[in-house]
Amino acid sequence: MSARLKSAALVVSSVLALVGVGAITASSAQAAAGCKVDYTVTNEWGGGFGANVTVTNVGDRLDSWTVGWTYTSGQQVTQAWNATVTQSGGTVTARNASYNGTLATGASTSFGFNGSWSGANPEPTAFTVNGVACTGGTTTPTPTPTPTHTPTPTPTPTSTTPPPTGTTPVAVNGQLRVCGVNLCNQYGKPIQLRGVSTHGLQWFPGCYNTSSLNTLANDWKADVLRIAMYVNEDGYVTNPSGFTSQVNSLVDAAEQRGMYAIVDFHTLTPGDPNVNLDNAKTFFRSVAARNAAKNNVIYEIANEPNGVSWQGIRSYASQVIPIIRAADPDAVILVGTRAWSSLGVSEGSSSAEIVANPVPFDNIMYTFHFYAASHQDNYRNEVRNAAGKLPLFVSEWGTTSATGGGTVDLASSRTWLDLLDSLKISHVNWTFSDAPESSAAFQAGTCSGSDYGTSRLSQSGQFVRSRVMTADSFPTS
Ligand code: IDC
Repeated sequence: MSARLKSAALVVSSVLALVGVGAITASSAQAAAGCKVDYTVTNEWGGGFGANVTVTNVGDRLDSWTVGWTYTSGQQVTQAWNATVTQSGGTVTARNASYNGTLATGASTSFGFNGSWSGANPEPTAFTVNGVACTGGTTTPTPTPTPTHTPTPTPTPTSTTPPPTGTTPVAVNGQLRVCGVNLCNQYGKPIQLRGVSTHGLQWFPGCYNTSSLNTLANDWKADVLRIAMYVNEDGYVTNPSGFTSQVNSLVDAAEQRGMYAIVDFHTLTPGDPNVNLDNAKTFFRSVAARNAAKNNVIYEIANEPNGVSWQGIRSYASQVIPIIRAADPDAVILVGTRAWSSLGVSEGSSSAEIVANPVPFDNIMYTFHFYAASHQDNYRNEVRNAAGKLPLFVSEWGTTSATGGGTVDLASSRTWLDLLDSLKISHVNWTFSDAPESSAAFQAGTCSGSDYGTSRLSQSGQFVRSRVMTADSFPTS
């Protein structure tokens, strides 16, 4: 069974009998408590599982929340995001993070976690929020005869149901492969994927939740989500198993929505990926084995090599690619190029050194990155030149300067995307986040709420969405 069907089948809503009034933090004697909790197992694998929990407040405004439930089959939460989760025996307590404690009437928020299980993994069906049993409706304090507010109808629960099978990018295109210089679908036809990158998972975990990812798939109609797992910069090296789990959960979240997922081993500093060769082998051995059966995964083995020769990058690639292929033989693999994936241009070289000495594996593509305000005609000329000789994939681009900030250069961004569209080169924008920098698609603070709609977009986000959401051309014959 595919995980997308599985997840839909495992959505459970806790709508229980009314259970009186608990110790909710009431701002007045008339405060009404009410909550609804949707607990979704998003994936299960041998001994482990991922889950998402969406809390909807149907009572009066909350300034903080604690969600409780009980496991009766020995499940154990191992790693959580967007909430602090503790467990004692079977009793689980999830407290809001610093940025998502406020829940207005009718508002929802989500958090996620990975856990371990053995034997059985039944979904809990009874939840409390701030000590009050969740009924899906509002409980008002007795003996207050008339509530001073108009009860808000229960909002439609956030849906994780994917679009119908057959219409999503992954459903149509299936397992991708490189044919000539193009990325081709299961019918052997060249396609272009357009999508976005996460920001660093270590800094913006709150931006990737049910609501934001539904918006990305259903409103932006993105084909691909790049999962940027920094290696240094407080990333992977600080918690290998935790970051690996976080990446796997996002692979699943993309799969459930019919999007491709790029697993980005986001090396940046130091620039020589060989420094992290052992980490790369460990990481990719694990993710490739775990995700081998999926057809939505693309591996990116080094984000932006810099200060290292093409020979050095080629040597690294030649050692990491066989590790991935041993576990997941048919996946497309992206190889970073010299000088921050500029095909060498930013260090005075060019794609000629790659053409002369390519990585000796098939089904690979070379990455090119650009930031529209910094990289202009000479970079575009190099892409035009290389596109006929090498399979290229733009796995990161920004509308701004290479710092990720500064002016949003829409004119250069348009010229770039028109070029890439004409060449059917896939592109992925930095970033789908609310980072306080102009390359981020959302205004700062967006990820503390649950609204990822167009009123929350930045100038860059408006432009990027408009270019990602246009109709795809995915030939099937
Ligand atoms: C930047 C982030 C910024 C963060 C910095 C850390 O936008 O918030 O402080 O990394 O070093 C890249 C890199 C990407 C950079 C981005 C913008 O792949 O990690 O993100 N950029 O500078 N290459 C060119 C630009």
